[in-house]
Amino acid sequence: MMKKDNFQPARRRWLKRSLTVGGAAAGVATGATALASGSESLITEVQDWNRYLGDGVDANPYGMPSKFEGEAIRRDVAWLTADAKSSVNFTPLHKLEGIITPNGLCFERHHGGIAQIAPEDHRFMINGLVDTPLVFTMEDLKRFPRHNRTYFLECAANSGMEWRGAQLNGCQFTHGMVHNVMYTGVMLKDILAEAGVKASGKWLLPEGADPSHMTRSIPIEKAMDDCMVVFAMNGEALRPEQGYPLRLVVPGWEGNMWVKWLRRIEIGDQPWHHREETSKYTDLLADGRARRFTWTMDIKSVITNPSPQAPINHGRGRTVLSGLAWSGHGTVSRVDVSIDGGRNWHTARIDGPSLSKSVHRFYYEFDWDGRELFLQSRAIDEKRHIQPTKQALREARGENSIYHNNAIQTWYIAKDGTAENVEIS
Ligand SMILES: Nc1nc2c(c(=O)[nH]1)N[C@H]1C(S)=C(S)[C@@H](COP(=O)(O)O)O[C@H]1N2
Ligand SMILES: [Mo]
Repeated sequence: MMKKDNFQPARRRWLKRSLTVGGAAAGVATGATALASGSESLITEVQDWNRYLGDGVDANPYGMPSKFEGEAIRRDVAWLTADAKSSVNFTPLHKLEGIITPNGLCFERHHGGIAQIAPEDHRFMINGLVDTPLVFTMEDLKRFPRHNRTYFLECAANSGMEWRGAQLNGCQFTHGMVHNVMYTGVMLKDILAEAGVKASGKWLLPEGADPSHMTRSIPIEKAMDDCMVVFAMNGEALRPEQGYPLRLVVPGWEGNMWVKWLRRIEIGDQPWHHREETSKYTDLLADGRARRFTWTMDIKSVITNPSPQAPINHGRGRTVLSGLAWSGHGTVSRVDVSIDGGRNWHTARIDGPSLSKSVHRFYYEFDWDGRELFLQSRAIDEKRHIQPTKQALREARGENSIYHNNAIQTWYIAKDGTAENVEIS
């Protein structure tokens, strides 16, 4: 769609000529105006919202964002899937701050639409290779010790359209199949202990109550490590879109294993054979071989601002670059940022909580001199995994892949501040 074939060599030549971009801007870097009397009527004169009483406390029993924030919405790409009930929409990453995704903006991926389940009618069963098969109500589950943990969930297909070249114009579409939420729930190992897993029990088959009958095989070691069965997100009950009343949380691992509307976990002695629909999360390599069991989501980052949906509109001078980084292997230890297409790298400032398997927020402040920029971010996690270039990833995996694209993203910034998804090499 947005690929610019003959555009790329010209940019490459340009890059070789100018190795430095930026420098101190004269005057007030942030663009604040010096107040000459009467020059700024919005602050010196009484406005309507200053004069008339507003709505009372009974107007919004459940509060909504300001009416001026209408752009902060999930969006889908109509041509991507045949049907909205087996589809995906995207988190508006360019509209978010900090590390937490608000509940109403978490991207949704479901294969059979959103199930509507009354919590009193919901049952959760553990069966298979256990001493005592058990059925729990929601009330039963809330009597286990509770835990609060913040984790990202990323669909393995996130950035999948970008394997062959720059495609979608906005980080919402290239990287928006990720959300980051504080979950409240119980540890799966505590529930399993109550049922008593037999020594032969090596694999888990979680199953959803939605019409997709989505199932995945999960090794018992992961279940005993940090998997959770959760009923709340960001302090309130799960949203229907995210699996209300109960979902499985599989920290750091690909999103399709996080079964929503969780109704059953069967314990077995080997992985199950899954229907094509839900088991195709396999990476096809250039030579026709497949990478299987690639469950951990690798180190990845993206600059969310500026980006195609969030251009620089303040002109030259002080510019705040911001983005997100995450790794299924643990915490992110460093993010480097380049504004000249990878010639020079600057260590970005990570601000906010640095939690394992949770997104990290980073910033890089610089003075823009009005020249063209090529923005890139490169993250490194606590296990020393470094985010690869697109070229390196293609060399390793070929171009037939859809899943697990964690490559460095490039945004081109034109002199007028507009931004575009491009590739440079
Ligand atoms: N029951 C059920 N669970 C499911 C799915 C589904 O279709 N049905 N989709 C999976 C996929 S592919 C992903 S990426 C995540 C998406 O979670 P989200 O909708 O909270 O973003 O849920 C997973 N769990
Ligand atoms: Mo997914």
